[in-house]
Amino acid sequence: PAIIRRKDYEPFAWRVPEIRLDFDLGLETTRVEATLKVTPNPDAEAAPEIRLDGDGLVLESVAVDGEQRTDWRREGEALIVPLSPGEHVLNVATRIAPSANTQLMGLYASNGMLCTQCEAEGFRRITFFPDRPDVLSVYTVRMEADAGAFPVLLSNGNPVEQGTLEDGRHFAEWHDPWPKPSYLFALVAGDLVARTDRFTTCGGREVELGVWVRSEDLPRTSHAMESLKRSMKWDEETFGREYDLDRFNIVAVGDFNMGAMENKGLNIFNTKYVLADEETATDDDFDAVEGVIGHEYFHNWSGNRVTCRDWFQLSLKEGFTVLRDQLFSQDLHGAAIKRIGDVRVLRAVQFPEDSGPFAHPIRPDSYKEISNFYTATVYNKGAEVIRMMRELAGEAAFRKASDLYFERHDGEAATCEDFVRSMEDGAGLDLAQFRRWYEQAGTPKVTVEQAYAGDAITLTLRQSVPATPGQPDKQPVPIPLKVALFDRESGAHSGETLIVLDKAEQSFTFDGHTSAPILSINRGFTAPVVIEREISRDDLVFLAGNDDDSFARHEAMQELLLAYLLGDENEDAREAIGTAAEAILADDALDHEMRAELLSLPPFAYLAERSEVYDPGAMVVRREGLKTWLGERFADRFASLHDTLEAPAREAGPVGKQARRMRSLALGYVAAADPAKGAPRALAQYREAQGMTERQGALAVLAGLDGPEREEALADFYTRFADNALVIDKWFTLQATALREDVLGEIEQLAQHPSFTMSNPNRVRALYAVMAGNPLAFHDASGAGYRMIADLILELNLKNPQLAARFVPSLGRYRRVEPGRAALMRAELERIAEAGELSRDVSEQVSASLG
Ligand code: B3K
Ligand code: ZN
Repeated sequence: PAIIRRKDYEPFAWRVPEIRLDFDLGLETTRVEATLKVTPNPDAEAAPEIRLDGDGLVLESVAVDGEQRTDWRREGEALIVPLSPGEHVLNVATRIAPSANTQLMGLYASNGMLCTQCEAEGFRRITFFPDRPDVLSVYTVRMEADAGAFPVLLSNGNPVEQGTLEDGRHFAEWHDPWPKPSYLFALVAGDLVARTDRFTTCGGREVELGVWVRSEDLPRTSHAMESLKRSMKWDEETFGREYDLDRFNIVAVGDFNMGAMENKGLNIFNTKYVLADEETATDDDFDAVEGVIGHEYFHNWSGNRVTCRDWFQLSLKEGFTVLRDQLFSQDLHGAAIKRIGDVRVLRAVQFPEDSGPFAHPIRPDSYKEISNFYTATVYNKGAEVIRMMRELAGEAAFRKASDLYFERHDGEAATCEDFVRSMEDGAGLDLAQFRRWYEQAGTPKVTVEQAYAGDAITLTLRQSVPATPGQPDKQPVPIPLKVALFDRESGAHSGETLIVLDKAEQSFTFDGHTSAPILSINRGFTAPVVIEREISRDDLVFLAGNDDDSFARHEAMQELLLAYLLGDENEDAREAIGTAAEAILADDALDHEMRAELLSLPPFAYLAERSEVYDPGAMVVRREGLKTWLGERFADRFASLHDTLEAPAREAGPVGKQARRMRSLALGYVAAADPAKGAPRALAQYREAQGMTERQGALAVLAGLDGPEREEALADFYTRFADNALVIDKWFTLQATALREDVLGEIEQLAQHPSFTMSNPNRVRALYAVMAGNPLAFHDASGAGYRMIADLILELNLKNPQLAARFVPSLGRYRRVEPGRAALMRAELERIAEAGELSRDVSEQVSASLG
């Protein structure tokens, strides 16, 4: 496939200020008539023809200015129509087959309803169009369909008209006054019901809100609606962004390739991020729903009102919007836990990407298939990069700069460079060197040396950005690090300082310390880097027990854990963990959620990432061994926490959530120390559970054990929730996560289960994405786990290329695994590479992985 390069950008020769779409909707066949008003683009070179993208369309007719035309031609999937200079009206009629659309891109069927997904290049699967984000049009959409099968007809913008037609048919027309690129187009037709509400904006606009679902799901929509209203309010208060239409609709769809989509005024969501009630959703699920609703809503400005010039600028909207949703959640529920969780995801997902064969800058330079670049790098590292600018500017100046950005670029298709310039002009920053964060891939590493002399401590910091594919040489980047120096006697520090390391090596001296202080660095995780510091075990124990920055405190504990888990087996290192855990368990000032965070072991993926080359089997043994040791050492404490913590209903607020978190963690430690005690305890928690958090927490422990308790709970869970797809996903996930000897064989069985299907992305991920993250299953020494994932990729390759490609990176990490397994992993990648017709998505990932 062809390589698309950022430097080759050229504006499109034509503008399409208006488009009208007439849909004759049906599951098997849908007819689409597109009417485009086109005018020459004064900013581009004139062209004698217009080139319209297409993908899998049946062309019926082409007319220009009312005259049928036959002088068009096809170039691959594209349609090229000769056009004389000046303004024209172009008419193109096509047919598509939604039911046959297994890629879930374009217009497709899900549970008898019709819905769309257009980002990035799905609109061309609906009609011929310049399907690129810098062509902005005002859309008018008329849908006609059978009134019985599709009583609800929705599109972007505001409703204009609706009515009944002959033969049991009806129609609806919608108009979106805001010019938008084709990727933001959406349509939904189906038998849906809505939870409705209203929101009055700060400017006095009355907005009708709707959350549309299948009728049986209506009772699980109130959290989504409340989350939406909170998002609207927060964006007004925090970023000064007001909603701009009379309607805002959210539709939940069971078959969806990702989380959700920010189509203008008509967000389409994976059911997973809409439906939640206490019985079926965990506390984390509730937070995820709120976070994703916020994220998609915030796109209305960061993405829709200001969109992207080309797909290389994806982080312009995604990085910024992830930051906005993170800040939203921090403001609502507290910054500490949220920051720890966000960094955990960054390290477990983005760091491995940044050190692997698919490493790319947050603003990539080239791609073959843009769908492959909806990555943790573009999203999460993108958010970290903007967060650093916010840190450098300060909150108030950052807000001024963000206001300037929206004001300057409203209605435009902008670039990352535009964003950085607004940050410079609005916040008074010089970001010349900072721009390297957009250019260079790889996670910078910072080493810290300390020297104490007189009353001064000197920190010598060195940075290096590792080589990544296509980028052998790197330049230093500015790295803002918030530091504090703790006095050994008083156990306190005298304030935080933000230092900026912008050279390869630099020293910072702080005086006035009568004894060598204890360094707390990268507090709040101000920079997305790996820090390697010289620090004694005792000082880490001190910070893990006392640092007043929650992130840094957590980090100190993680460093103690990493030192033991990644080093040689060392009694003293483990003892230090015990001492720190003792202090954490005894600290009454901590809430139970923070306590649980501090006592959680680093995820396997991060342990793997921090090792040069690792043996997955040995690493599991070490990690599980530490869990058992901690469970034994604090057996009474964990048992009593499990006995005494009360977890009231969700409506009682954060205290219940905190208790539930600690309670299930304690249960895990009890079971790790003594499965015979853990199993009945877990079964009791399962049976008495008031909601899904407690129930899933118990089942997660049971799933890893043997015996009748496990069987009883798993069977009960399945029957109890048999008619709820999202909960059955959990049932698959819980079993696929278990660290059991024969988990791979069990996963093979689950793949044969009548409830398993390859047609539903949530179900596929619930089993296989989880399997790919389970070291005992994926890294089974026989290689059968690798074969399973390769078979899956081949099966989904053409059916759903986007979903298929997501599984390649797990095999692509073979360079980090011990040589025996690495050879097996590589062999599976080669088998895929040689398998015949590969989708662009899979082929790009596989060739990058093979290097
Ligand atoms: N913008 C969409 C992602 C689209 C992915 C297309 N492959 C959701 C989001 O980031 O909000
Ligand atoms: Zn997004």
